[in-house]
Amino acid sequence: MAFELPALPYDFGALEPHIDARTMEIHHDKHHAGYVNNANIALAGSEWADAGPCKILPDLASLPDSIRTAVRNNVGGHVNHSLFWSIMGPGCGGEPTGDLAEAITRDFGSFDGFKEAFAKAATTRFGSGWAWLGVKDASSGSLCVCSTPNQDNPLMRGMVDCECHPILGLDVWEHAYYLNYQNRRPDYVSAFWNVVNWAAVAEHFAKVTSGGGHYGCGG
Ligand code: MN3
Repeated sequence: MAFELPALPYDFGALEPHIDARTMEIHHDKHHAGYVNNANIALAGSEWADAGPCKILPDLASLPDSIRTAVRNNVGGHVNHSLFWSIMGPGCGGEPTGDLAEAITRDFGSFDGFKEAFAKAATTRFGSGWAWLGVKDASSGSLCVCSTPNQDNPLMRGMVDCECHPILGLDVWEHAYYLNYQNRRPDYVSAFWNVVNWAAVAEHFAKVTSGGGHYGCGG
């Protein structure tokens, strides 16, 4: 079953003024579509074609050398962007509540402490990559903040120094912000807090801590 580009769950302009409509349109319709297309090309005809991303990402080392890098970059890109769209929305921002808020306070001292750690991960990632909030241990619900280069995902076991179950990701590739923010990545990171859909992040958190697996993996 080939991967498909998921519809954006809101209009291109829904995140303005924080993320502009033109950036969202190019990002979803061109960049994400490209990852989906290239993932399907790489996997076509292989025994991994029907495996699904949640089988493929943790087991990249088992893929044939001939397709491993293309799969890493493009299945990674597909999964990363699908999560990214899901954790933003219009009229969002604010602070998390409930179990997720308690876990953030426990593991980062405060919500501000978390934001500071996340912004540091996002702004100090050299070149292209992602910043993540993830569940380090599903049974305890312990959280971590980290970053990956390129389209690497924290589910890529043995390939990244940031292994966890990601529940919130921020794309810090220049294509995610350059039209509006040019070189000012810290301004983009600050603006991101205004569009985070904490209810969606809390759903992803609950899915992991209840043993339901990672967002996008069914179950
Ligand atoms: Mn991107």
